[in-house]
Amino acid sequence: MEQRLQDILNERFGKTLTDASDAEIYLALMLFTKERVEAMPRNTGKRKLYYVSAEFLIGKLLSNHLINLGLFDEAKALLARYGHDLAAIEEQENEPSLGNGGLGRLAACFLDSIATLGLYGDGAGLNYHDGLFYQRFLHDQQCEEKNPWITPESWLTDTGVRFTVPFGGFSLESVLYDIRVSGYQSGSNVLHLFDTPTVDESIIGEGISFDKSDIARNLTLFLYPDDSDEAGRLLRVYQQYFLVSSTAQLILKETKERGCDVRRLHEHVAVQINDTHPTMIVPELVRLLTEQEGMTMDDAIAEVAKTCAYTNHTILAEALETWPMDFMRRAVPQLVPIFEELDRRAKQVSADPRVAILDDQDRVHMAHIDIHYGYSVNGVAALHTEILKETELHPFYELYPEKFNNKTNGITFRRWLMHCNQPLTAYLETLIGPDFRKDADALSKLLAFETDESVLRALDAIKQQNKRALAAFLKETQGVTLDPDSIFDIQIKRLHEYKRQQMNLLYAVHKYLEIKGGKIPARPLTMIFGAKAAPAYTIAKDIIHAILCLGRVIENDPAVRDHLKVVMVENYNVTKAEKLIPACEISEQISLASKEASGTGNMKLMLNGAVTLGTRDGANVEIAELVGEDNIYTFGKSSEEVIRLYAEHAYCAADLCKNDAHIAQLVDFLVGEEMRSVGDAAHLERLHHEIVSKDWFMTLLDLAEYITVKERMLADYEDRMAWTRKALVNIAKAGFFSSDRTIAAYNDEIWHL
Ligand code: 26Q
Repeated sequence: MEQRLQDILNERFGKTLTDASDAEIYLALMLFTKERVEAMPRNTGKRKLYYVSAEFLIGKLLSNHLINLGLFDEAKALLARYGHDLAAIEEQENEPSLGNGGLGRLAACFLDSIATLGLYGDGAGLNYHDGLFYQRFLHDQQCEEKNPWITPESWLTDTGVRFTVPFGGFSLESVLYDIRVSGYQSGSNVLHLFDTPTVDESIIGEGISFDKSDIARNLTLFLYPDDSDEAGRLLRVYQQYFLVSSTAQLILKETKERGCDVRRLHEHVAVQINDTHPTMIVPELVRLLTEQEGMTMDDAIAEVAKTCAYTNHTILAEALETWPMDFMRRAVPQLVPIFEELDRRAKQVSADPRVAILDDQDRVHMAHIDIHYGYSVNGVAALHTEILKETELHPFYELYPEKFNNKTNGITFRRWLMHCNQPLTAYLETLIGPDFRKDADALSKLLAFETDESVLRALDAIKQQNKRALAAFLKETQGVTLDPDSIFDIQIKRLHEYKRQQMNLLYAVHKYLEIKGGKIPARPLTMIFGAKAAPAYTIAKDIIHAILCLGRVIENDPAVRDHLKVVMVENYNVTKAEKLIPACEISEQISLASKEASGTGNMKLMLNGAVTLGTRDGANVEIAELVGEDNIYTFGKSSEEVIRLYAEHAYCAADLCKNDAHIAQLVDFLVGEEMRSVGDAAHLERLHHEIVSKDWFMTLLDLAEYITVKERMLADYEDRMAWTRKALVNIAKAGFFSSDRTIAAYNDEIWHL
């Protein structure tokens, strides 16, 4: 390694490891690592998986590859010998922001596990030049800025492969870039990212504004442009078709190159459709097989239906994609007869309008295509899959019970333990040996130390060390001072009303008022938030504003600020998650029961020794089963109860305010004097009005119990040994949530690679 790095530095910059800058060393290390990853054996097999997704939130790749190659420690030691810090070199890498949140990060964890298990499977996505926006706080409000991440030399490699993607009235060239995916001590696969050569970053105006109608120049500029207006939604259809047409062409090309008969596609290929965003791959494959491969419509549809499988990630009605046929006629007229044919056949299978592909308003229901013309439909946590079967997709479950299955999500322990929490990883190895690095279930050996006080003290010391590291990071990046002796209570995830950051905010108000009233807590509390709001999601942005304002109110108040702190991390992303998660003590997983399909942050936080404060929603249910009720704090109405409240229109936020003076006091604080003195009255009033008059996600329903349980949790924290024992059990039981387990199940039960 040393010689090769010296050679690259010399060739490129005429420098050596002694005098090169961090940026130069990063480039040399990146090029070296890329060479090594390219030399890894490629996974192969009879049937090949294509994991098709509009998002791959891969995070920085340098250390990920070094760990997988087994070169991380060597690189770290080598750099140290020359007076450099690998962590500082890692800072030089831009984070590719090719995802919004959970769904995109899951796709990245899955690629890691697919490669690690030696499975033959590639990812296919889009190469958004500016990805998801960069979030900046200005006047305590979220502002969106462009977020370019591609540098002249990067992990991307131009493959030279080109396709033509036809749209109504014009066509675009599709350029294929590859990023290698390394497995941990294993083979490698590829993430294919398609791009348009005509894309033009100079059309970006103020913030992230751009001409949404200029498809050739904007197609791969941003991830999911604002879908609040028609032009934005239409662009989304263009993006989706560009992704799937390119992917379908790649699949047929590669299948032929492997010497296989594309007329028997399902024997050679499995396509996993990550939510409905790539659904048009179904009609596109049918189109290519009939028009270019000479198959009959019957045969093509039958073949595609044995090739494609679909994962559902949401039960929020507003996130289920339906597109007007008018969009399709404009953007992808060649698919229109296929949509109509698929609809005609589906209506022969069932006349129930709830399972139709085209509805009476001439809209296409994307999920319905996947379910009729896919061989597997899976939810992402046990509760989620049950809700799909019993309510949301019930008519489909009656039609095709054999297609439905659950695959509880998972996370890669390489990134979310071994890389992000090196002190904990090293200590675990001294206790239980190295097996857990390859076999996550081996973490359960830790249970043998449950009552060993010296182990508990050491775990506590590691948490303390990680808290100090986070404090130093936030000092440097945001100028805020955290008290490492306070309790670190963290909620990090996209901003959405159903995730109920506003409920956590109301808890902060409660604590503030208690302290003002003279009730000083036994120990200071630090509440940390990290969240981006969709640019057009007004109430989500108002919640961010309210959190930032409350933080300021507290900071300005000498009677409170030593006991309570509310901090919002700017531009929360994968890199920041890697710093926040090891430092967390209380993991906030407080979505309205039935609304969070799974959650994966909950898994990352437990793995790093945080204790969950959560509702019985998504994978929290499975976490609770694994750790037992002594090691998790649950509260709130059950999913059944919530589903009943919706069905009967029986929830009324105004009544809750009227009947509970404390709740009313907390909510009204949002528009009180203190908040108005620092914030924007109109925005605060809009949020207040939303909560008292609508509160669609029932914040006030669970607020009282949330406060009670959180208070109990803070009191329990004071028994340091008992608390750390809970942390230990959480770490020990986290093995189930390895994405290696999830992917092994996808392969055994769906892909059969
Ligand atoms: C749909 C239509 C128009 C514009 C945008 C969208 C859109 C974009 C992104 C709809 C959904 C998403 C992302 C969904 C997502 O991240 N879901 C999360 O998936 C995780 C992985 O399965 C789960 O753990 C989370 O519970 C789920 O919220």
